[in-house]
Amino acid sequence: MIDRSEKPDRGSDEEREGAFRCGSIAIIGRPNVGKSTLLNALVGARVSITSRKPQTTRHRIRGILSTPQAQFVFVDTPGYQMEHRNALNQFMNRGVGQAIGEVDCALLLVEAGRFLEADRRLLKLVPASVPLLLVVNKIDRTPRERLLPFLQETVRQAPFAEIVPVSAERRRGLKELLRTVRKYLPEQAPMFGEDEITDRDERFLAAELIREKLFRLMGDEIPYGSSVVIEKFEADPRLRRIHAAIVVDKEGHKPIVIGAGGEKLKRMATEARMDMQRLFGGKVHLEVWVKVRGGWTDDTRSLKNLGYE
Ligand SMILES: Nc1nc2c(ncn2[C@@H]2O[C@H](COP(=O)(O)OP(=O)(O)OP(=O)(O)O)[C@@H](O)[C@H]2O)c(=O)[nH]1
Ligand SMILES: [Mg+2]
Repeated sequence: MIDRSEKPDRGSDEEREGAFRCGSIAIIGRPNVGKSTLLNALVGARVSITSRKPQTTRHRIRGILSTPQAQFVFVDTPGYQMEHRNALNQFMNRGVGQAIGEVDCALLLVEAGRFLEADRRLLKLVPASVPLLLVVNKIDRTPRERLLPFLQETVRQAPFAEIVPVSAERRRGLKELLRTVRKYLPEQAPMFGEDEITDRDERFLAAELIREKLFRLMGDEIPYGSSVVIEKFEADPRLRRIHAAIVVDKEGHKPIVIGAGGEKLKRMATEARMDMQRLFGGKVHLEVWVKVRGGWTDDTRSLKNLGYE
């Protein structure tokens, strides 16, 4: 870790070590740098969906980590996009701006070995009053001898309060990251219960897990024009019964999502159900349909109906 800037005056570390801290931390970055993977690794559960494709995350999602010394409320955000292609993209970008307005510090996540114009532009979104920490992810992909010069070069790009290299996927550098972030949280009582790991309910998480399968198992076009709506969610102590609709924006996409003999849809539903059972800790009965709603990604009313507001 390289530390360049002055720290906020919060007393000596020894003096304050014992005080409980709690606060929220935005994770921002361009699409696909590993924000959601980092959130999940920090929280220790898959509360935010991930995939190899950019623009997987569409909503702000809080992931909570409670330790004896602190409660960290991380806010995962959609990957910030330079081009506003449609109303959905605009909704996603607004989510980033809103997240930054309400946190105690922000983590700008970049990929090791790459600091692009898109990363630089994100700096402008962060007000000077919010401490900005640079987190360099995917260090597992960069040889040591290239990492150090990259860190030295990148730290000059902005007055970062700190710089921490990590690998979210291999869970490297996470303890150091938490120790560093804790210094920027105010001394206050926890905001959430000790066992809470996210502010999102099971209904939302169920829809997201199905959407994740679209991102992971479909080609390049389908996921961007798809959304998932939970039409029924009944939970009794032993079984959750969930009915979900995958909404696509073109008639021609429906047979692709279903696949020959229904095989694609079946595979996605099975994988989503297994993830739900793991996350919710109980049995799930899941039924999934496919529906067409033309042009929903650029129609404000449809977006609202699909939960993007
Ligand atoms: N090698 C390597 N890959 C990683 C690491 N962290 C994340 N990835 C991969 O990077 C890809 C994107 O990860 P996500 O967590 O979905 O990225 P994101 O920034 O949330 O993406 P959006 O939500 O689309 O903005 C996935 O294929 C991850 O497995 C890492 O530390 N090392
Ligand atoms: Mg994401």
